[in-house]
Amino acid sequence: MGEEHWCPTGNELFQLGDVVLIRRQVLDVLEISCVACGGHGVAERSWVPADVAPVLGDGNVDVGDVVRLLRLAVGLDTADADGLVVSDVAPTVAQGDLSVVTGDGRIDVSDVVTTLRAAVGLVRLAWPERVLVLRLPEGASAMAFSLSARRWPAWAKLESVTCDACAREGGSLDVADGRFGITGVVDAAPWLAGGPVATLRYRSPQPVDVSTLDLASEVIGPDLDTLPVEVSLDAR
Ligand SMILES: [Ca+2]
Ligand SMILES: [Ca+2]
Repeated sequence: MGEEHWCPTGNELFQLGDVVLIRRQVLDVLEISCVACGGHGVAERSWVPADVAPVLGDGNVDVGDVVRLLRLAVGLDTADADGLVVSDVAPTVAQGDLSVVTGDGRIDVSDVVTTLRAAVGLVRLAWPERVLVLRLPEGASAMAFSLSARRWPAWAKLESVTCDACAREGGSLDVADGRFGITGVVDAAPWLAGGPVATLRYRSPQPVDVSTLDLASEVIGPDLDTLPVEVSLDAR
């Protein structure tokens, strides 16, 4: 067991969540370190839908992606398994101003047409929105909680956390390379826990497997003591 590394980003507010992090540093369970800030210089795949050119993508969908999609559709080019996931953008379902990618396991002319429409700005492609719910055990008298995932997959883009049980501005989401941390300060503390406290939303081509996330959590009681309970994370 080594110290956990933490990359501070800040939100220009001093909240109880900051106190929780300071306390964890005092107890030597947390170390502020650039290790957690990511940026190791390794080229990673872009997981933007239809961004297949160059091979790992460049974050944009343009005519180069249309050409490569066409070559994939007719068998002139091949892609690895991840490339096929990014290529399979049709069919889509309209949600507001987004065209949500559902895919059908095949790369054909409909994927090329959808990519062309995205390249000229006629549609905005997005992966389906997925939801995870944070729960605290029944009966825990909680004041604050934190949850971190040390192996969040690159293909799942975290969007927001809504902490329904938190005091105003009491929830925060910090996302870094391959990990995230959630800190929440519950309303009307100490708050008798039981059931969902927060909702995490992300977009991805497939649901994440929670058992692979390498989760760590801490629940703080009324005396700023660590309670022997854990935050759970479940698909809704
Ligand atoms: Ca591209
Ligand atoms: Ca398709």
